[in-house]
Amino acid sequence: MLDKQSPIPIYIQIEEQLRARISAGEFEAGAAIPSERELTESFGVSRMTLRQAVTNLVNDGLLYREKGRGTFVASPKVEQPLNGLTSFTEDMKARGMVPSNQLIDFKEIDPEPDVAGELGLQSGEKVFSFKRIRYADDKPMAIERTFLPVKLFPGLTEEALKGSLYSIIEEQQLRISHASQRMEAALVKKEDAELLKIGMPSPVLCIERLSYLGNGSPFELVRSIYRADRYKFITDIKR
Ligand code: 16G
Repeated sequence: MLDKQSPIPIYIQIEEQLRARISAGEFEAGAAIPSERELTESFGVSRMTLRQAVTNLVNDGLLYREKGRGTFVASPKVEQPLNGLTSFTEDMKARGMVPSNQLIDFKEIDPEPDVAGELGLQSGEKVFSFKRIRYADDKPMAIERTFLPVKLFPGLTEEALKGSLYSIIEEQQLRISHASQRMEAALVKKEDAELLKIGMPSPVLCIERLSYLGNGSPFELVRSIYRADRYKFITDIKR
């Protein structure tokens, strides 16, 4: 199975074989891979070599380890196009997943100057600020901190935010038009790791979206933290 004469290091050969077995569906998402002992025996390699291969697959997000339990096959990442202005609810439903939210911290506040500036608010104009943990099939995917100008959504309630924000907006006959986004990588903060149910340290993708209505007014500023092990972002580009 392994080619000891090959210039390709053994741990990479093992990594490639495990990768092929995972993508061929030999192990289902959530299923344990064979134990370290079984794998070292079947490949005829040392523990160190095997661990190097497995660690690479863990770092690539194909496998995850649980302390004291073993190593498991991760669910395939959600492939999220970055070209369309869609909502979390629409994105998850389009993939046959069931979206849900946990609303954590709903309040009406005087925004910080950076938030007021991005939303083009005058001094004294308030915002609704809330945090939502967004789930797909009951698994946490992202945390969003949203700021909405109160003057655009005067009657907004906590109850309404159990569903889709974009549906609420469109039900008010407002037209969502375009947005600009910034994305950067970070290591998750401790409090967010607990909400996202990921270990420390874990990478996350932070996106800030500023979205506009058809009349050109900014209507939301959203700072999101996405699990890097659950998302792959995709864009089509032309020359
Ligand atoms: C997405 C948007 C977020 C928007 C939300 C509405 C990004 C980075 N963020 O998560 O800006 O507020 O969808 O979702 O894509 P909802 O209609 O399901 O509440």
